[in-house]
Amino acid sequence: MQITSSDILLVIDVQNDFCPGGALAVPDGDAVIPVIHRLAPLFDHILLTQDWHSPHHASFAHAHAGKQAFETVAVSYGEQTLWPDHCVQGTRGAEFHPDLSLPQAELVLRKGFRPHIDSYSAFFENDRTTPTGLGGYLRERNISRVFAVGLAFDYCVAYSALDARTLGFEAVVIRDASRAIDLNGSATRMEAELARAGVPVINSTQLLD
Ligand code: VGL
Ligand code: ZN
Repeated sequence: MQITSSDILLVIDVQNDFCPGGALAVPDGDAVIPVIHRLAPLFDHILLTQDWHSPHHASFAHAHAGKQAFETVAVSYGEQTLWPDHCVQGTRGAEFHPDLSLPQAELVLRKGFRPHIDSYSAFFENDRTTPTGLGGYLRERNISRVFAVGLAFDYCVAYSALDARTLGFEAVVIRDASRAIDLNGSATRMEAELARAGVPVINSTQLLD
């Protein structure tokens, strides 16, 4: 697989709260960082996303009386998983992991900042219809293929790759540059959805060798 100037590396949510010790720690989450650092020099374009929630965000369990984290609730746009408070705007947990060093990144896209709607994908909020603007940004800059890495494989990474396909971009997920939360089989389920959508899940060695 040859990387060209119409490819972009989409680095999803490599933030303290998704790394060991964080509020919604993804097992081994910080292990993605060295892999991302090895991949970065291959790309002319890099974009970072940052989960960026208001303090009483509707995706937080504490905002729903009687509900615990990792339960689900019915909301206007369907079913929403409830999470521990994480990536609250302006907090240390919302900062990028201190080891992540990608000063060449062209854009930091914040998402999940609207109090009443969650946003896993970098392209659409969880109603799957409200755009973040990223599709237009990439199109205007002649990007045609997105390589998704970061946290978490089975939520923000997979949804971003699936929505990229929906918008007509090619999308690839780099498995070893990502780690999963794996809630109730979500990792296996998302692998199947990616396959169905025509999103290859590759290993970084396929690009680096
Ligand atoms: C994420 C759950 C809640 C993610 C963000 O980055 O995958 N997952 N917020
Ligand atoms: Zn979140």
